[in-house]
Amino acid sequence: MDRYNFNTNRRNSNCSGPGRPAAGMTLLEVVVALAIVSILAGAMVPIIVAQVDRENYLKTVKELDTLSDGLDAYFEDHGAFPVSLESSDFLGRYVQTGVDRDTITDAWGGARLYGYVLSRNKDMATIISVGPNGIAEQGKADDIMCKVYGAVAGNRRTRTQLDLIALALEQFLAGGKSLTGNWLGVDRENLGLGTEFDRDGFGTPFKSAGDCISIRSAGPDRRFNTGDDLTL
Ligand SMILES: [Ca+2]
Ligand SMILES: [Ca+2]
Repeated sequence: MDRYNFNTNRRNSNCSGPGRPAAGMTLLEVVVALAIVSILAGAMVPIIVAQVDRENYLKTVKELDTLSDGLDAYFEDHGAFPVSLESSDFLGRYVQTGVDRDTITDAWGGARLYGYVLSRNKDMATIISVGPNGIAEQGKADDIMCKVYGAVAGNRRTRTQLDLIALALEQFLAGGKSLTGNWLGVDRENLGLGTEFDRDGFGTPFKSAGDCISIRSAGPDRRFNTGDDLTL
């Protein structure tokens, strides 16, 4: 068989030593070697892809978590979610914009924003990544999704407000005074509280009862006299 010697400058020498294979490779050996390299290269592709997928997945979960915290904080302050992730009173205030706004863009969707959907009553926000296949599938298939519930932040804020109202009311009543039942008109002012106490954590005005120590929040459903009301 013809020998295929790549090392043409190599002189016969004792370097190979007795009994060792001669320098150079046969054509068959080259073909086999190339086949092995090809197989190994092919095997590396899924490993690299899996590594990229894992990094994107971890990045996405972390960003959705950060956005979730930001949306929760926004709801606590405003009694509602922002209309979009790009809203000027949300992006840059409750979440950092990041380089090229990467905090609100999907790792698998190029420059595409994360999906952002508000429920019909606007009390639940859903943030969605297109996932590894890069296709938006409304939260299904491989999409990665995170839901944020406004009732959590709204109730938290309302409870804090009611605690502070209780302190003010205690002093007010100790002075022998009584409420009029008109919270937005005079009761809140008479208690020495600012306008941030006009409305509860869901944006509904508190209701005070005349000459009775009752302050009521309509709760998450924004309707009074239902099971989710919060009272003092
Ligand atoms: Ca998808
Ligand atoms: Ca209610």
